[in-house]
Amino acid sequence: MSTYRVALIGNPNTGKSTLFNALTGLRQHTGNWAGKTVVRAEGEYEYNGHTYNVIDLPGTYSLFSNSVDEEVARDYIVLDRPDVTVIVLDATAMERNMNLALQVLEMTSRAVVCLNLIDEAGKLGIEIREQLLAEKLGVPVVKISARNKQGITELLRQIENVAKRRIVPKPVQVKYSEEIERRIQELEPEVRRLIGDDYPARWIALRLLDGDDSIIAALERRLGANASQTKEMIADGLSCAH
Ligand SMILES: Nc1nc2c(ncn2[C@@H]2O[C@H](COP(=O)(O)OP(=O)(O)O)[C@@H](O)[C@H]2O)c(=O)[nH]1
Ligand SMILES: [Mg+2]
Repeated sequence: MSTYRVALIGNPNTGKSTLFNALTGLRQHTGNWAGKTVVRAEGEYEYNGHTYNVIDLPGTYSLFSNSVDEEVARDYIVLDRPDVTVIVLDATAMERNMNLALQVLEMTSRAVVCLNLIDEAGKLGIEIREQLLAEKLGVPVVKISARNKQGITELLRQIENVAKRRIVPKPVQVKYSEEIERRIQELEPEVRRLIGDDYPARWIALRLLDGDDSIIAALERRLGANASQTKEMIADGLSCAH
């Protein structure tokens, strides 16, 4: 029997907490993120003889570490590497929600996209072809109504598929300008060499090119010994960016 870690992420009001409750019922507890005043809701469920530990991440519109909520969510996905990240989208506002989904898919390939509020979408006459969307995004897509507990069985099945690596998603990657792609290509192997394959090298390279050293600070806290090397890496990344 294994324990898998599942993170729920999404914009505020997409029904993450409703889904979290539907999945974990009374098997949950809340605390705070270490050193932060942000509430950490954690719970678990059993499925096919395995335990799934679920974290309800703070709702965010993006993951650029502009706020404590964004930083908590980003660090969990990038540094704690959950087995599965469930991206919860509001099916009535796909366009607005897709921004965060694409950001998450740059950070992890172990993801399932969950289209919630499908009951509301139905009422509005919005029809979503989830199979087509799954092909375009490169990850499983499941339609649910968390409040009506619809689609949960299929969601559990897809979470299991990704957790057990029966499905290894190949998410679509945002393609940047030729110039940026060239710089990513230079930096990415260097990042990988320094911090290994456990972290999303392309995404970290992008953040470096963007001059975002908060991720480096977070990596340093996590890796300790490699701190001086990561410092060098910042220098490389920044000189590369300017
Ligand atoms: N109609 C409908 N409402 C939902 C569904 N899931 C959640 N909601 C409602 O959406 C609102 C926001 O839900 P919440 O779980 O707090 O969202 P969070 O901010 O992402 O945690 C609440 O009023 C929920 O009752 C759903 O599947 N259908
Ligand atoms: Mg919530």
